[in-house]
Amino acid sequence: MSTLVDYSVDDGIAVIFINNPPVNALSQPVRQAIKEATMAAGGDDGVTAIVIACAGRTFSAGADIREFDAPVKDPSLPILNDFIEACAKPVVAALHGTTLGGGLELAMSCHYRVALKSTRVGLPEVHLGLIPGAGGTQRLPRLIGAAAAIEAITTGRHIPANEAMDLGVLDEVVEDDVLQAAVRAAHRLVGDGVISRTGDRDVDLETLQDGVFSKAKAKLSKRRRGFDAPQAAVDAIEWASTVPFSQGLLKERECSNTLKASLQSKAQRHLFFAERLALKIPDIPKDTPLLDVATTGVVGAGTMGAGIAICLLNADLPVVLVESKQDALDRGLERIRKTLDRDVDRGRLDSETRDVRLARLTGAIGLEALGTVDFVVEAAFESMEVKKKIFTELGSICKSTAILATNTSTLNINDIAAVTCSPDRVIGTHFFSPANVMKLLEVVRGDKTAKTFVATTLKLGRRIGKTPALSGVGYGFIGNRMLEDYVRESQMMLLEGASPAQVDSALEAWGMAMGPCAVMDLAGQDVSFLTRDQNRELLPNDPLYCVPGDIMNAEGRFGQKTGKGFYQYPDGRTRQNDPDAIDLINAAATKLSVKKRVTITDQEILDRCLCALINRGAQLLDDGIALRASDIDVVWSAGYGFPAYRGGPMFYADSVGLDVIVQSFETFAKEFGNDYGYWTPAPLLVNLAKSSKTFAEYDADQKGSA
Ligand code: 3H9
Repeated sequence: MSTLVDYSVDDGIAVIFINNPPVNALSQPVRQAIKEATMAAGGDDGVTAIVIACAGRTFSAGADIREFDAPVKDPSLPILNDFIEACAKPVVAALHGTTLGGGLELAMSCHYRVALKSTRVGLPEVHLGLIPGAGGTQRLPRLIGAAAAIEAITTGRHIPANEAMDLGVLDEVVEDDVLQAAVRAAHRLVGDGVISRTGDRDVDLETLQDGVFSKAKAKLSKRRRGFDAPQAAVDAIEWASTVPFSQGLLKERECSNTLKASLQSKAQRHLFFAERLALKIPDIPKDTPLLDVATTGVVGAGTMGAGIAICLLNADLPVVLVESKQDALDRGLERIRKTLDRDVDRGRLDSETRDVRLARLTGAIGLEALGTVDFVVEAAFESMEVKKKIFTELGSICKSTAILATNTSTLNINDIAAVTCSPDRVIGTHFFSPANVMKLLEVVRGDKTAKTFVATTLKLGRRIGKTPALSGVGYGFIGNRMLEDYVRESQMMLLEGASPAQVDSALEAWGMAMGPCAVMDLAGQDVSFLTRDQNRELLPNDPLYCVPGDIMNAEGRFGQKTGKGFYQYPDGRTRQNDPDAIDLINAAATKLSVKKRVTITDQEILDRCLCALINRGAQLLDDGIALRASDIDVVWSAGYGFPAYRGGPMFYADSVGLDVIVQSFETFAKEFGNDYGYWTPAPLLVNLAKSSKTFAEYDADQKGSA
C-alpha cells in the first residue's frame, strides 16, 4: 500500500488513515490507495466495518486542485465515492479540521459521519469556479434538503460542526478522540446490521417550496453577478429532486467537467494559488524567525483606526487605541462598540464573544501607552509631517522588537522610517476602507525593513483574515498606482463626451464591482485631488490630466459625502445621473479644446481603461515594486473589485494575448496621440509579447531564477 495511506485492522475494524500533508488533498495516488484499502477491507472476512480518518491538521480539504489542468486519472473521485457508498460493510468517516470540497463529498459517501467539535465542513468549490463534482450536489440535498444545500453550496461557507449536526450533514459530534468515536460507531453499525446510504434517500419534499430554485438563481444573479458556478450549482441541486440519483451524478459530472475547463474556473484557481504565493517572498527564507504578536496598538481612532482595531480584536488580539484628544478617542471607541453590536444584531457574533473582545480594548491618550505592545499600526492623518512626528516618538517609546507599521496609502515609507532610531522595524500596512470589511492588505516593505518584520507582518495579515500582498516603496504602491492610470483614462473619455454612467456601466457590465467614476465619488473627489496635487511632479504634465475630477473638487462636489460628485446621491448612497456634472465637464472640455467624439463604444471604454491598468502593472514589475504578476492580480481582485472570474488584470491580459494588448497600444497612439506616453507599452510588456510569453511564464521564470 502507499505511504500516503496507512491501513490497519484491529478488532474487526479496518482503519484507512490518509496522510498527505498539509491538507490531505485527494490526489490520484491517494485515491488509488483508498480504493485498494477499501477493496482489501471488503474482501477480508475478518473485517466487519471500515473507518476513514486523516492524519495532521485536517480531514481532507478536497480534491488536489493542482491536478485540475491535466486529464483525470483513475480512479476519479466521483467513482471512488460511489465505490465507497456501495461498500457492503459499514464505512464511517472520522472528521476533524476543515473538511471541505471533495473531502466532505468523500465523507457523505460514507455511511456515518463523526466529527470533532472544532471541525468545520463545507463545499467551497464555487470559489474555484466549480460545483462540487464528486456527488456533493446530489448527496448534500438528500441529507439537509434543497434550500439549505443551495445556501451551503452557493456560499461555500465553512459550517461549524454543531450547526452541521443540526442540519443533518453529521451524525455525531464528539469533544475528543474522534478516531475512537468512529471505531465505536463502526461497531454499533455492525451490531445494528443496517447501512444507511445517502444516495438511497430522497430530498425532503418540504424543502422544495415553490420557486426555491428560480428565486435562488435570481438572487445569485445579483449577489454573484457574472459568476457561472453558483448558477450551475443551483441547477445541479435541482437535479437531485428531479432525476434518479445515478442520473443526477452523471449530469453533475458533466457540468463539473465543463466548468473545470472554463476560463472562469482557471481564473479563480489562479487566484487561489496567487493568494498563497503572495505570502512567499523569494529572498525571505521559509525558516525566517517570526516575532510573537500577542498585543497590539493603533494610533488614531478615526474611521481607518477604528476599522483596523476591529480587525485585530476580531482575531482575538488585545488592542490599545491611542488618540491625542479625549473626544476623538471616545468617538473611536463608540464606533468600535457599535460595529460589534451590529454584528451581534445581525447574528454574525454572539454577545458573549463581543463582550470578551470589547474587554480586550483599551483607550489611551498619548503614545506612551504603547510601550509594551508587539505591533503598532499608525492610522493618523495622511500627512508626512504628522507621521514623522508620531514615528519619532514611537521609535523611542515602543520596545525594541515592536513592529512599527504605518497605514499610509501614498507616503514614502523610507522617509517615515528614517526618523526612527530603528528603520528596520518600520513597515507599511495599507488597509482598505472599511478596514474591517475589505480583504486586501498591501504590506509595504521599506528599503531597510528587516526580513523578520516583513514575514511577521504578512503572517499577521493572514491571522486577521486579510489577503496580504507585498509591495515595494513607490507612489501609490501597487493598487493605487494602477488606479491612477485607470482613472486617468476613464476621465479622458468623460472629456471626449462619454457620460459617467456610460463609463461605469461598461466596466460594471464587464464585471468590475464599481465603475471608476462611482469609485471616485465614494473615495471622495477632495481626497483624490489632494493626493494628485501633492504628487504633481510624479504625474504627467498633461493639461487634461483628470480634469473632470479636479472640477468636481473645485465645485465642492466631493461625491457621496456631499450628495454630489460625478453623480447626485439624493439618499446619500444611491447614484443618479446628474446633468449639472455633465455640463461642468463639457464646459471644461470646450475650454480645453478637446475634440468631442460622436460615439465612444463600451468596447473602447473597456479596452482603454484595461490597457492603461495592465500597462502600469507591467511597469511596476519592471520597476520591482511588484514582485510577481500574480501579486498584482491578488491586489486588484481583493481590493479593487476586479472580477475574480477574470483572474486579475495580468491574468486577463494573458487570456487576451499580450500581442493583442500591444497592438491596441499602437492603435490608441495613432488615434489619440501619445504626447504623454500613455500608449507606450512598458518594456516588459513588449518583450513578453515579442517572445510570445505570458505574465504567468514571466512569474515562473522569476521563480526559477530566484
Ligand atoms: C474539489 O474538491 C473538487 C471536487 O468537488 C470534485 C472533484 C472531481 N489542493 O490555505 P493554506 C495547499 S475542489 C491542493 O495556506 P490554511 C495550499 O495551496 C477543492 N493544494 O492553509 C497551500 O500550499 P502551499 C475544494 C491545496 O490552513 C497549503 O495547502 N476544496 C488544497 O490557511 C496550505 O493551504 C477547497 O477549495 C487543495 N485542495 O487553510 C479547499 N488546499 O503551502 C481549499 C490547500 O504550497 N483549501 N492546498 O502554499 C482551503 O480553503 C485552505 O487551504 C484550508 C487550509 C482552509 C483547507
